[in-house]
Amino acid sequence: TMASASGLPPLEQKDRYKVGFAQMESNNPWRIAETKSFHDTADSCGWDLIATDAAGSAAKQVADVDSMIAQGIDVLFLPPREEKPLIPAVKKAKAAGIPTFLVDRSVDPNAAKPGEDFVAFLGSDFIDQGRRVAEWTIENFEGDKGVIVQLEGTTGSSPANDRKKGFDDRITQDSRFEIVASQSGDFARDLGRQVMETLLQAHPDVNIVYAHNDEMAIGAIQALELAGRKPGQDVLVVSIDGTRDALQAIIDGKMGVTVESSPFFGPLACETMKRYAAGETIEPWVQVKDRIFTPENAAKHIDEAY
Ligand code: GYE
Repeated sequence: TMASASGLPPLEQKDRYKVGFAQMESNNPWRIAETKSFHDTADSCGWDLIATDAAGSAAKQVADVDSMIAQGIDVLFLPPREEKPLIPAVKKAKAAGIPTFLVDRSVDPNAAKPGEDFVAFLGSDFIDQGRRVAEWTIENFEGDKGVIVQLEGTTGSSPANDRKKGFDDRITQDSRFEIVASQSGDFARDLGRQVMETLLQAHPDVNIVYAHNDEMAIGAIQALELAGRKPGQDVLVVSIDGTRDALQAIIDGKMGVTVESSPFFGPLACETMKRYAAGETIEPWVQVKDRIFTPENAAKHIDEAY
């Protein structure tokens, strides 16, 4: 095989590919839906799929990529759990001649680049997601003074960094709002609940919770209810993803909004890989367009949710 002009490893056009999908964890509906989307796509895309689960450990995710390289995969799809620890894995795959597509999360742009170290990033605009949650909150919060607790995603992950930036930049332009606490709940329901319990004691006057994903929002709702608060009435809960539980919470009046972040990457991964194999130059960021779920449309979308 020839090296392509970009220095990226080329990909042959053939009927079947040995494909690696190195999932980071499977402790929430979003991750499970994403892994299922890769399995559901495998047959029609000609993939012999090797899917691993790093169980929430970046070190294990690096080891999983190593073992896929050793097994001779043709192409790698990788959602890097955090921005920095997976960079050596991305570079190792390239050195082994394996084109890599980052899916749903990215790496530190100063350390590894699309079109150079990996082919492209497939995913959402997380800054824009955070900004849209802030916009909706500014338009829909009815009180005089918004006291905000923020539950951040996994520390050092691209969606946590960017969803914080997009939200903070927009909400601080309106003097009605103040962020009194911002702490990681690791994108997990149970940790979201625990962190919310603690923050509620330090900030009993909180009336807005912004969670970086729906799982933590649901955990926060549980903590609020346990403390005798009324989510949806005395506390506005806003978040990102579009899971079934979040849409149900919106329908039940306990949550205000969730900006979509789709986990259904299988078809997009297939299409992008085939374009690459056909010799197309892939844009550095294959962007996913997200919808927004509110009390006006949640019931319409719940049947397609995961
Ligand atoms: O929002 C979250 C998941 O990386 C976009 O990771 C993804 C995020 C998603 O654990 O629920």
